Amino acid sequence: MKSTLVEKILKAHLVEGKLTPGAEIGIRVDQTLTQDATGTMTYLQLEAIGIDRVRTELSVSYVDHNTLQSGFQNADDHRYLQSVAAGYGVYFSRPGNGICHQVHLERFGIPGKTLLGSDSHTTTGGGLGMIAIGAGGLDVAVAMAGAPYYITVPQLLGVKLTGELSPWVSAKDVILTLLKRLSVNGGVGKIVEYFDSGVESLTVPERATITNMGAELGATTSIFPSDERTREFLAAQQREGDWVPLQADAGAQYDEIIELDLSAVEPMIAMPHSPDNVVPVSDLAGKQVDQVCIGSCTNSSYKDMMTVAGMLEGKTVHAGTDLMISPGSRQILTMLADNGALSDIIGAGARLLESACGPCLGQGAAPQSGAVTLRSFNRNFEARSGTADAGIYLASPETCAASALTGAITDPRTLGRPPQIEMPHRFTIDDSMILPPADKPEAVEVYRGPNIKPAPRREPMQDSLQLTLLLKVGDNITTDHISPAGAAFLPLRSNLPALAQHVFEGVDPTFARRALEFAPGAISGGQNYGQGSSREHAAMAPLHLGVRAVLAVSFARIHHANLVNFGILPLLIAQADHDALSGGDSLLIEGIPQGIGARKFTVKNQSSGEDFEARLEVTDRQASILQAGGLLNYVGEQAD
Ligand code: MIC
Ligand code: SF4
Repeated sequence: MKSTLVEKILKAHLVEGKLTPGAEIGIRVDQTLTQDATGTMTYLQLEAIGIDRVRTELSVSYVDHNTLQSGFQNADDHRYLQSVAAGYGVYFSRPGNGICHQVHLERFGIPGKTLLGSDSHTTTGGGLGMIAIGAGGLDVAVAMAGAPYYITVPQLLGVKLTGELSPWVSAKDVILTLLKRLSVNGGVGKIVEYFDSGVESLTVPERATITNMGAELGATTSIFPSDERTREFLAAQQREGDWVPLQADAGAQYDEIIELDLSAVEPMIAMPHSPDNVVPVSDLAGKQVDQVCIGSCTNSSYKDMMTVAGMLEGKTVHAGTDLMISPGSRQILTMLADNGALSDIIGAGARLLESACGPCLGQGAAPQSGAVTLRSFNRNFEARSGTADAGIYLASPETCAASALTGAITDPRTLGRPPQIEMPHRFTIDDSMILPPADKPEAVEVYRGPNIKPAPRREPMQDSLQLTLLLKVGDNITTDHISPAGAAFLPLRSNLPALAQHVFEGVDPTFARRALEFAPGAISGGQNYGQGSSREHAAMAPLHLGVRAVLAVSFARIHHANLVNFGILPLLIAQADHDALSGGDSLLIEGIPQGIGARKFTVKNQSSGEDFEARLEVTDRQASILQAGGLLNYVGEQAD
């Protein structure tokens, strides 16, 4: 039988179940990655599981998100992460070494392997031919402990790429074009596999830009074949031995195929406040831009940075526009310094930021009130820049640099010839900022600062729940709405009682107070509830406030899994029933254990007198997790 690339890798990693669409399978996880904003909770949970050493082939802990350090909290987390990594057999990438996804691509990713990461953009690894999936921290902890990772076999969306990109058009424009076509819901329940002649013209970092933002399509992951380009990239990283050729068999069947002629792609831009709100750059040309930020795990590769440096050389950033640049890794920053490109960047008046996530999640560089901020990043959710009323636009590094020079949104094709950038035959390799695990793990003392509080555990599942509907929200609610990112909140990621005070703060500042007053409570949402980040805090923090059910028309994949992991009922309801609910309604759900078994409940709205049906779309394993009141309880029961 002819197989797709995804089928081949999944088959090679299958430890439970059958590869039939819709069925649950368990796959072996070869590698894991964590980052500091989700990592502290992940390792606290790993400690709670009670193993001595990770059982994966490779696990890496990165520090890249919370590097602003405006108080002691982040630094405490970093030290905790460093010590726990040493003791548990995990590599530790120190702050300053770069953004997790970029560094993983450079130094650790291997074609054909599976990677599970506590960050939604773990999908970046698909650019190297890995099955790389983002998940909640608890799922990653369980995988580090050696358990399989469970997914529902996704549908396969084949993207047939033909042609070659035109000058000034780049990988970001490809994924923005797909987002325009498919929307932020378009990849839900799917893995996107790229194939055909167009693949060859894209380098690994360009492919990684595309698979990175597959997360914005809602896809489980995205993947490119491992071919000659992959070999070249790995060889330039002095890792040719990690290369294996991998591709779909000719004539392999996909559930759905879409075609994209790369030569027809033009510069695109996503407008506030959703990555699928995409139009051609030319439609917005001339719109004044207050701030431009270039970097992030989407677009901070060597080629991106060299292209930007080439465009800035000998010029000065427009007087009305601030330009911030964060190269993706220490490797890239070192190479820019060594070849002189950094001088072009600094000379043009760009503000150089460290190799970290930075402005992407509102860690500094918040723009002015009401600003237009143009970013080469992947998310433009409301308030994510740290300025509540700023409008975030997303575009390629080329469009960003062009706009920084003119002070207005600019189609880079109007600038003449683009700089010609060659991919290096040899990247500068220096792994001294990656600390290997300790030789004597028993001698490692784990550092715990005062901001580190234990991971929460839910009480066993109740027989019935009398809930107050605390909040009713609309479609596409993001995890940034639920548990905001930003410099004010991120230091609290390992201190749940403090973090919980900010749940839904930007939507309804009274939420936390009311939740505690009326607990137990429920939330009701429209389509695609919980899209965006993998942060399990968006489930844990509401749990801490007494939320025990979320009723929504549909859920985003990772958030749905996180709700189950923390024993919050993710109930699917009809749009009309969502419409009929009002904030403050009293909801009674009885026979919960039976309902979990039957996957359906009757919700009695005691305020309106109307009853309605709610469904549960969970696998047998997830049903058992819910019955136990969450994954930690379930793992505990299994161990007994
Ligand atoms: C994001 O881009 O939203 C984040 C911050 O990287 C998150 C992880 C987090 O919330 O810590 C993600 O993408 O999963
Ligand atoms: Fe970091 Fe932004 Fe990438 Fe998230 S999307 S990992 S915050 S650079």
